[in-house]
Amino acid sequence: MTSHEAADTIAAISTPMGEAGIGIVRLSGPRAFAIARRLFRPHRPRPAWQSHRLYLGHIVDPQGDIIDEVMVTLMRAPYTYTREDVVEINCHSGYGVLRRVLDLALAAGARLARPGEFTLRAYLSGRLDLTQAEAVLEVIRARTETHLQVAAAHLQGGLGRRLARMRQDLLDLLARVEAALDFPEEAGELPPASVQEGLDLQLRTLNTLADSYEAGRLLREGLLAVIAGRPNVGKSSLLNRLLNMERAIVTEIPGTTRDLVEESITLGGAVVRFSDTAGLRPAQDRVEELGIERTRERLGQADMVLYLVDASAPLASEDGAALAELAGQPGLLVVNKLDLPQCVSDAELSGLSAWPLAKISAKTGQGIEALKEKIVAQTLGGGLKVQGEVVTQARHHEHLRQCLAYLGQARGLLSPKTPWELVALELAAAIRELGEVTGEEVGEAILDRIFGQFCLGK
Ligand SMILES: Nc1nc2c(ncn2[C@@H]2O[C@H](COP(=O)(O)OP(=O)(O)O)[C@@H](O)[C@H]2O)c(=O)[nH]1
Ligand SMILES: [Mg+2]
Repeated sequence: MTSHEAADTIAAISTPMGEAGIGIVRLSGPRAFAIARRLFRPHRPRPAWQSHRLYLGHIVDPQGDIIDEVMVTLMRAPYTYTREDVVEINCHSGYGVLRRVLDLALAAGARLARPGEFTLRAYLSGRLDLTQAEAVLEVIRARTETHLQVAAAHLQGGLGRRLARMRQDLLDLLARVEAALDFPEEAGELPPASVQEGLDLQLRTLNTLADSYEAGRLLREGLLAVIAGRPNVGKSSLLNRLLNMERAIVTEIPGTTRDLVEESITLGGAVVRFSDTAGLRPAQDRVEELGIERTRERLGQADMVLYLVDASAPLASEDGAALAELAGQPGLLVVNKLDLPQCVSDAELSGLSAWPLAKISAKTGQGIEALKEKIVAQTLGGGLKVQGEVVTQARHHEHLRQCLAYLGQARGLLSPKTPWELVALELAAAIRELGEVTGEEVGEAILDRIFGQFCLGK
């Protein structure tokens, strides 16, 4: 971002484009007030234009025609989201209105904001560190209470402060090492054991943080549970039952489902995406063949598999073959159609697979709650528990792992004849990794990638 760009005044529609009570056009930059006052005609003549107050009036075009009745807030720098002058125009929300108000702002000298540019400015002005800026998007996307709680803590800067402190500790350690290098006569004051103590402490904390990503990834991405089995065993019926809606087509004709049908629900604090698949059997035509290919691909990505069998009909050799193939993955053997006379015994089933059994009737709903509990028990160890700082972003996890590797290298170098130059190099590399997370040391390409994921107007 060049200084010229930062001096631009940017504008965007900050609410979803659609029909609703209110839609907001937002401006930020040195000319925000001037532009707003060209478009806005307050009802009360000569208002005081106090910061952070709402003013009622009309948006008018250059011909003086009224576009909408709106409430406008002027927010004076630096007490704003971007730390620049910010204006929010609360219009009625509709495609025509929002588009027209935005166009008028652009015609009056604003530039259309890029995705995430308001938040980028908040970061560049030092109002948010990079973990907080990323947390903005996380708060927006959080779908469960637990995820929102973690994202809100990130937005408050919990993770960023923790990492910044660790980085500072490592910088202090590096300064001591460099002093010993520069003034060898004082090197005796740097006993390897004291450095080792400092490193061990950091390694322990970092390890705990990095491990928290296991729960963090689930919070953020959710789980994929793939429902598989032969045609007509009731896979689509189970999906509908889990979702409480008729999402997938159910018929008595084998091979009805050919494409993946997917939908999410919340279980145990995590979002679980269920994927209903084409039944596994020798394909009867090209479409079914493609469907079965997709099923296999999805099975490869699954966090868990629900393999369904129909207990009212004999098992087939395909069941044994499929279960053997899937044995390496976490899964449940789900026995469906409990409401019909049973012709498959438990002994037969446990001979087929080591997975836990769950017995249900997708038709009557029997056993569905217990099945949900088993899904949670198997994938989330009884529910997603989060405590302390949780790393939720793959980007952060990757840098923490790198940082751990460098610190581990540094620790391995400690000995009565420690090569301090090499220790210094490892420490410097570890510090850089932490700086990439907090944004204290980060390249422009990374910033582009991070803020590029934001919606327009955020
Ligand atoms: N009696 C009974 N019928 C079921 C049950 N689940 C599914 N079915 C029936 O089995 C047939 C195939 O169901 P469907 O969900 O399309 O199976 P899929 O091919 O595995 O997706 C349909 O006629 C369903 O009504 C069940 O629990 N009990
Ligand atoms: Mg189906």
